[in-house]
Amino acid sequence: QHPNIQWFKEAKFGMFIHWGLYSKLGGVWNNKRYYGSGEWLMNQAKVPADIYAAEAATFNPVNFNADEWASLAKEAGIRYMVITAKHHEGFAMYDSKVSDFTIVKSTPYKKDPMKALADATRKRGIQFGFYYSQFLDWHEPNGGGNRWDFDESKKDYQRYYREKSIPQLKELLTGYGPLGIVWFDMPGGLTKQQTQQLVDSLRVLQPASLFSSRVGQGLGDYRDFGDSEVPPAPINEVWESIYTHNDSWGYIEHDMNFKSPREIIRLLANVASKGGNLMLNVGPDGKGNIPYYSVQYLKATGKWLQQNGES
Ligand code: JFZ
Repeated sequence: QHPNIQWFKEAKFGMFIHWGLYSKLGGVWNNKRYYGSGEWLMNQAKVPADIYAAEAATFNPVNFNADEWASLAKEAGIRYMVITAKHHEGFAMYDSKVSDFTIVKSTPYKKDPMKALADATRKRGIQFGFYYSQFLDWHEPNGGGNRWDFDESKKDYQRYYREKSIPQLKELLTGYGPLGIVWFDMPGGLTKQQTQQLVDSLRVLQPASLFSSRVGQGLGDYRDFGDSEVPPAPINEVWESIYTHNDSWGYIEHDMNFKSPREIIRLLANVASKGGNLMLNVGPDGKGNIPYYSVQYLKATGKWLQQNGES
């Protein structure tokens, strides 16, 4: 077991945040509405990488306020936060030096929101972590997943890991202070031995940080269930369930199916009764606003937890 697993075992409630260029698009491409997961829009609409990348020029989340997000989490009784530093679209939501496709270099916003968020959460005693899509990257010819622009047979995954994925992970693990979690997702392109090497090379940078199970090959520090999945009975393992507040991880403007405070509390109770943590996702929009119902219902959840002595 990881030496720093204790906080996670006791955490019960985490906040997942999917935020990227897809948040600005809101599930709409060429006036057509897409459903499901907003962060998959580029793939669903098979948007060419260069056309998609041009969207960055109008991504300007001027309403983003790290202290507001962190204090909302605090008020909701949340103990850890994991945010997408780079999702499958390939866009870095932080100041990356190894790519030009970043919020600092290719948007009018020009700032690094992850710096502010790392500070705001830590100030409130909330563990902070990054989600990073280590294999799927639809922006890169050698990244996993984009076959509508790039020929699969010409892809060099090793090169993608060497030139972007690993260098970016190293930036995230060295530039933002002590992390609670590195949340990998959708492994691919590596053997078990290569995955072990990846893990070893990152461990030294953040020995206290937990790594999620989706690093692949059974090498994570705790178990993640599939999306919206809870085990039927208690299990003797450290684990987490992930749910999203409505039906999409990334912001979709026409998805209003938000779980009520009552549903969230029941979900929390179900997961906690079986010994796990619930990491509940919110999808802020392209301006940097957390959806109204997420804010209201999270606050109500926190109030209930407090009144019932659970936080
Ligand atoms: C992945 C992503 O593709 C998705 O966009 C989102 O970020 C989600 C949290 O993670 O999707 C998955 C990955 C793994 C499973 C299901 C959805 N799974 O193991 O059941």
